[in-house]
Amino acid sequence: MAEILPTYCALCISRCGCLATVEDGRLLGIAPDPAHPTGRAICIKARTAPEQVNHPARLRTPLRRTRPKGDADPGWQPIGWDEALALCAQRLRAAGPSATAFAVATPSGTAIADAFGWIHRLAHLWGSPNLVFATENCNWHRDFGPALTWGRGLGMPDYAHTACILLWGSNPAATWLAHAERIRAAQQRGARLIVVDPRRSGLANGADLWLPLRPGSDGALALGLIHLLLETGGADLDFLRTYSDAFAPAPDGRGSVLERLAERAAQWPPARVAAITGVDEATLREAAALLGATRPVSLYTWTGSCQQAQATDATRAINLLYALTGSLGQPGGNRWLPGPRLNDIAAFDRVAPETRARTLGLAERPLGPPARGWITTRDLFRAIAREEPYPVRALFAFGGNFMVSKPATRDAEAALARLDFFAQSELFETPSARWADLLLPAASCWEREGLQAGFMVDAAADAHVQLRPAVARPPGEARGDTAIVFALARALGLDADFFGGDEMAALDHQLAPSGLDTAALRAAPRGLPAPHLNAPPPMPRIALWSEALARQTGDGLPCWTPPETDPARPFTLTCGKVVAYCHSQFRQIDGLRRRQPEPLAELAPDVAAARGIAAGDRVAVHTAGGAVHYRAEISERLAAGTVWAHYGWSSETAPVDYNAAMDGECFDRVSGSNALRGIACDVVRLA
Ligand SMILES: Nc1nc2c(c(=O)[nH]1)N[C@H]1C(S)=C(S)[C@@H](COP(=O)(O)OP(=O)(O)OC[C@H]3O[C@@H](n4cnc5c(=O)[nH]c(N)nc54)[C@H](O)[C@@H]3O)O[C@H]1N2
Ligand SMILES: Nc1nc2c(c(=O)[nH]1)N[C@H]1C(S)=C(S)[C@@H](COP(=O)(O)OP(=O)(O)OC[C@H]3O[C@@H](n4cnc5c(=O)[nH]c(N)nc54)[C@H](O)[C@@H]3O)O[C@H]1N2
Ligand code: SF4
Ligand SMILES: [Mo]
Repeated sequence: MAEILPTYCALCISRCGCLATVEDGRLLGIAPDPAHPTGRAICIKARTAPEQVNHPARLRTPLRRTRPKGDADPGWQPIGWDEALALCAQRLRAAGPSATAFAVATPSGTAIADAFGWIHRLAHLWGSPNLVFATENCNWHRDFGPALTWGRGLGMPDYAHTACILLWGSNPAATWLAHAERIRAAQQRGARLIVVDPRRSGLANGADLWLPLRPGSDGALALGLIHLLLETGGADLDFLRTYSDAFAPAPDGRGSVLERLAERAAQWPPARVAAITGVDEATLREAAALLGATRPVSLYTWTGSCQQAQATDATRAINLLYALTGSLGQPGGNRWLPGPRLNDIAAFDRVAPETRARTLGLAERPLGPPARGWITTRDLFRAIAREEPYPVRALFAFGGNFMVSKPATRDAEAALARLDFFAQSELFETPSARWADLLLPAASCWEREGLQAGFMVDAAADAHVQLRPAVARPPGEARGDTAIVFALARALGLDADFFGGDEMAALDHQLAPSGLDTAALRAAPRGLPAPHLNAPPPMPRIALWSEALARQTGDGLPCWTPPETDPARPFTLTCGKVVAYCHSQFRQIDGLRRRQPEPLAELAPDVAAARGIAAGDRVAVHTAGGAVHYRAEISERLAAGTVWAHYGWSSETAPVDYNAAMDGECFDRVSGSNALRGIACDVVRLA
């Protein structure tokens, strides 16, 4: 008899509520659960869940390497869990905590969110200063970057009451279904939508205004819009007087902060902005008029404006533009949802200051991710290969495929070959996993329990707590990552801090302040609203002038420097996500591969015409860092001069990896975010 089990899809940030059809422990299918706060729709990734669960290439048992690193065949030898865990403990002890780094997959594009806090707790209590994470290219500029301006993250648009939505470098129709659904509902209610994106797709098709900017020029565009808003009287001066430093004297003593901002922005008159961004003057003025007259405004930005060499300045400029609308923290503007009250489990506060002082990159980027122990592969590989600034000898990774998801860095292979010990929990053997000494089979999100406290997209969704049941049996001996963390903690002598190995006791501790526990959640598989939420945060003070940035960079206001032009690479390359895949994942899932069989580069018509390329041609996209091969598509929906290409592909026989052509030394000086968008390129037709 088939059973229908309420659950949610944990494969990406959307965490869509869904219904699993299960028979005899076998997962037969996934369907939307409209009764769930994020259950209106599911995407094709969730629909292929049975194929993910049953895939023959899934790891089924711990595997130990028997051949030298760098050999095509690692000579994997199956071993038991006890032996694997004992080996981990022995090798991590040999390296010592400060020479051990941890790594974690992105919680926004994998299900590792289940274990994210516990992985941090393990790293912190073991005493490691370093955790590799995608944050600098992912959520940093959304969750932490805005703190430079208003002390906390971007918050969530109050879509139920907003009059105008500014969607800047984010494409939720492909990347966050539940979010796209809230925006569509706001539009149906009459809210206006402005989209800033070099590519017109998803919600941009139904937007009131599309600003097709040249990739990487976001800082110039935002400064230009600040100028227009100030010049046309569209800024909310009363709001700024109450909540910001606008009318305070500028710290360097020349006029008020607002006067200095106006002076800075005046360097960006519409004609100059149009020339640099490719957005024509009329559209710029129309955008400023909409932002000036249609209040309250809400803002969402994500990776489009962040994966750039000047990401911090772009983020600051966009945030200041938003502050001028007077909508921050107001009904219909961006607000900070309180979320369920929980006990902290990640234990950031238990990292000793001398441990944190050793975090790689902290000295160079004290305002960036290293302040929380999050490091880049570039810094990790330097530490392993060249012992700069000190040697790292062991790496323990929970998923993550940094060899494909991060840009090329010169020390990568030397570092991975040199590590004394590299262990990784994974679903599949990936180009990163191939360098491991030990591979641990992870149960997928469909095969393990997981807790989601808050579903983000509005107040009701964010108060919702759900304990996801396992809806399929894990393959072989695969285990959930949380179980692996707890077992490793025991092997490292940290059992007392891990609830004696009792995962349910641990979850009950985490949940206790919310008024919920695992028993209540198991009895209500669709989830429950948390009885106790955090206190709503007070309205923050807005710093148009950032003292922290002034101290680090010498400039308290955002600036933007046009990149040097290169006649050999006249076009601009950028990238983005497609519905079928998350980053480097799912290429082995036939149901998804059929939808997106090969890497594509979309060319703006002027690019194709200039290089004599027709739709369907094989092309090479050349950057200063290398060449990537694609099938060409020609798209009217791209900003002129733009190439929009897929990433996350890898192959041993063909150059298909976008990030292999990126320069890992080119990154934002404050956050470390890599320049992956707005890259000078040329395109040639392959025979
Ligand atoms: N050019 C370019 N590069 C990008 C981006 C871009 O837009 N353009 N986007 C960036 C962004 S936003 C991010 S977040 C990063 C992502 O970078 P990564 O976090 O490295 O993401 P993936 O490449 O998807 O690799 C995730 C790996 O984790 C494994 N995995 C999935 N679920 C689980 C699980 O539950 N447990 C375990 N143990 N393993 C699991 C998968 O099998 C996969 O191999 O990529 C970045 N790279
Ligand atoms: N299907 C799917 N969903 C995902 C993921 C996935 O890999 N696949 N990953 C998850 C993760 S980890 C993340 S971080 C989120 C990211 O979610 P998003 O930020 O929405 O993802 P992207 O598609 O990478 O980028 C957003 C938009 O930026 C545009 N863009 C490209 N270059 C520029 C530029 O220079 N300026 C501006 N303004 N826009 C530009 C792209 O055309 C794209 O429409 O998605 C999450 N959801
Ligand atoms: S958008 Fe797709 S992959 Fe993401 S949670 Fe929803 S169904 Fe799962
Ligand atoms: Mo991400």
